[in-house]
Amino acid sequence: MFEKILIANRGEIALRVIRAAREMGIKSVAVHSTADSDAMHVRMADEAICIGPAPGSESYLNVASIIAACEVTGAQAIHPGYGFLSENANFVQIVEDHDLTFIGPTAEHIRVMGDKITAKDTMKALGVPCVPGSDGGVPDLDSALKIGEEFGYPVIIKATAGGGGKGMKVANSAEEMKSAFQTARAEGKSNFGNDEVYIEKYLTTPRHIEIQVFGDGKGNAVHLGERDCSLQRRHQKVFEEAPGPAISPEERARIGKVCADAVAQINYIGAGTIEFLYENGEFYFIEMNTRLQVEHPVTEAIFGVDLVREQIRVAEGLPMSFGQDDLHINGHAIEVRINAEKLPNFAPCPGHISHFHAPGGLGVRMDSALYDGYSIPPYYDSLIGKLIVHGRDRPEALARLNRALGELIVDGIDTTIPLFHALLEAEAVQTGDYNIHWLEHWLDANMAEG
Ligand code: MV4
Repeated sequence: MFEKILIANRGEIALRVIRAAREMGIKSVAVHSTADSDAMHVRMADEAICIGPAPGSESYLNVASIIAACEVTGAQAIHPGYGFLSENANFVQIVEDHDLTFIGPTAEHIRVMGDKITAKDTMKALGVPCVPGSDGGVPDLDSALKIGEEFGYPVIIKATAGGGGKGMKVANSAEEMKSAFQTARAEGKSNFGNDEVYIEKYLTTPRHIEIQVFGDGKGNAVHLGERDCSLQRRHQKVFEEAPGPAISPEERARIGKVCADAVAQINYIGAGTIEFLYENGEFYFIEMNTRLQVEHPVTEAIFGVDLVREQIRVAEGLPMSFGQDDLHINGHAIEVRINAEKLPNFAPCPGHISHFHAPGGLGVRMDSALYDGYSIPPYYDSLIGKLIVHGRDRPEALARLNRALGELIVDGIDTTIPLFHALLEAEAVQTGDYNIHWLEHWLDANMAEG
């Protein structure tokens, strides 16, 4: 059993892990940059150690410092949270080489899923339905044009190393292929040092549906249903919910089993998310994330589980504390991401918090590292809190979200809170009838500057 674990992260996710560890009787070590000496995770952990200067590249991504912090404090395992080193296969290898435990998947699973072509090949072979398209990489423009003819336009060219929408270009016709193909390649090369691309049929109005999976590394795995994360702006999720308003119990059971069986076959360990586009009643695999995700609390709410506790258990070699037959959905949950950003342009807006008040009451969870008098440093991402509400059904969750947003006070900076008050008024949010493009169109229509 672990006596002490180190959390290689900051903000609300560091608190999330400290809390799970404490409930398990495990001591926690926070690491922090010089800009985060006064951060909540430093205060809440049992111990804290400074690992470098303010920029993430010199602190939360500083592998040598993080390994040294384990040696100095006697931490036996590292929880990476999300972002930073959470999907860095080389880091996992180094952790293991130092006889430490990475609380997450193996380096090999991270590597396979980090390359989208190998991820797709792997998932296809495991029986997961994928978007029709090229069989692996597309080496040149001539091959790309043949794929365009074969599958019909529009198609999308994707960098195999891509992420965050970078290295992704749509071609609506053969005429557009040349520039789309070259741009996707160039963006792959410049952003990720890899110019390999693949091509898929472009789905015009899908939802983003992701299946939560969890494995014990010994061939046992479960699914915990889906989250609908279609409400995104520039590839940043804004509002997530579970269960998905468009997914029937039968569809959930079917795709969930496909996903659980797939990860069981590869002895996957820990939390994973299999992302799909969902259109006209069909699921199409796009990517797998080998980490705990920001929006995991909506799944925790409806299934009544603690995913971080389970991550720690399986990393210790223990079995999961539930099987598929123990998992039943109770009600509906919604998460909204509170960012330190100024509307209408979502400009980052760090600064001093003169007053913070978290909402409470039945079915309300606020995951945030804010406190009265805290100054948000400008070096990291703008997520300052997640408000998660849980109700017996979707209308109750929406009403509870409205109520909880009304209680939430974040004074001193601009935040995305007003966006959610406005979004709750929108018909498509009330009915759940939206797709991946709905939010951007709504923002254009409702948040135009001036
Ligand atoms: C697609 C697609 C349509 N068709 N693939 C965007 C990020 C990357 N993870 C995958 N993405 C997409 N892949 C095919 N074949 C549309 C998107 C997409 C998208 C996906 C999920 C959520 C928001 C999105 C916004 C724009 C485009």
